[in-house]
Amino acid sequence: MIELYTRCHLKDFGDLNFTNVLKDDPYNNLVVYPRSVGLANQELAEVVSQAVSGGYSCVTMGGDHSLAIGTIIGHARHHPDLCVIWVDAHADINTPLTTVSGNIHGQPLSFLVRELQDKVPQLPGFSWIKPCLSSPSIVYIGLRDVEPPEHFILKNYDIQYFSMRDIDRLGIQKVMEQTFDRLIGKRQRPIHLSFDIDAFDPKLAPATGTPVVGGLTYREGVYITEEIHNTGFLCVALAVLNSLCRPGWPRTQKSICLCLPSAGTKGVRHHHLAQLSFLSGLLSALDLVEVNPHLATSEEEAKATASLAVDVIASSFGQTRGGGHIVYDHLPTPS
Ligand code: B3U
Ligand code: MN
Ligand code: MN
Repeated sequence: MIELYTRCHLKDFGDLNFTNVLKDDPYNNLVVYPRSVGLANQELAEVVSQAVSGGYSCVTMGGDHSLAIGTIIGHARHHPDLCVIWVDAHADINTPLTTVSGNIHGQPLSFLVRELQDKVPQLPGFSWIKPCLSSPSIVYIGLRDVEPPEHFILKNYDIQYFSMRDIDRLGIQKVMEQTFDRLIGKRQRPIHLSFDIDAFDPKLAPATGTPVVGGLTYREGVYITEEIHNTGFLCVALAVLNSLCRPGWPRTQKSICLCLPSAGTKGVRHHHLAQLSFLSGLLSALDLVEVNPHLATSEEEAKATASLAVDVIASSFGQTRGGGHIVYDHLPTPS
């Protein structure tokens, strides 16, 4: 379906299998599965970095949002100037010292943001991690469940965010304009989109671990990805016209690697890597996370959540509601 609607060629990389570290005691009696999550992300970073350095873009499907540690580090190895658009009900920026749940999926950004590192202890299994993001390079969209220490971080570390209240106030179009002004207004940079399906309203995406009422509508969610896709056109057009692009960026040939989760597992597991070649611009990597069909209470719920995830990916790579993504160049004439 994604191939059909985006004219992308999808190549399957096969499954990624991770080993759960057997004796994996919580850090501080609280933060769970640090070694398993650390090792899985180390392996994931390697694969993502290979895909991206081959001139490709990378889609990772999960699974627990802690996978963004690996995807962003892997992506940044080849594109150190990347920026991040984090679409989520949650800020996922607790540190191991502020977390209440102990879940690493509530903390991934804390390991990545350089400015925060004097506040972040090293977890077992995390020694390979090098923070690769500056705080002004992140924009959040869709927040509505932010804990006090996370709010402190957003306010004091110059991180831009658009909560659901901001979307109500400004409208999604202004939100996207301001997002791009902030991230790519002065210079074009590769975009890493980390899209948590729980950003959507739970009525639309029920099959997820931590649903929060009052989320994005279908139209708001798809508008976000359509706009991110559209950033590419100017970039690619300029590159073709002027041959101004630096080697490797922007590119016309990219690939997508897809990882599907084994839902309901502790820590991180991803299956199924795939590669995709296509024409696009600034979107250089996409995580589509927290889709968990095992948490659906009916088959309809599982299908609705999965098909929403497909629409998010397809519209990120060119499927449009206005049509025109499929070539149709003549009308049948009556004989
Ligand atoms: N902020 C809470 C809740 C949460 C974050 N991300 C998810 N849930 N999915 C935490 O666990 O840190
Ligand atoms: Mn998340
Ligand atoms: Mn979330």
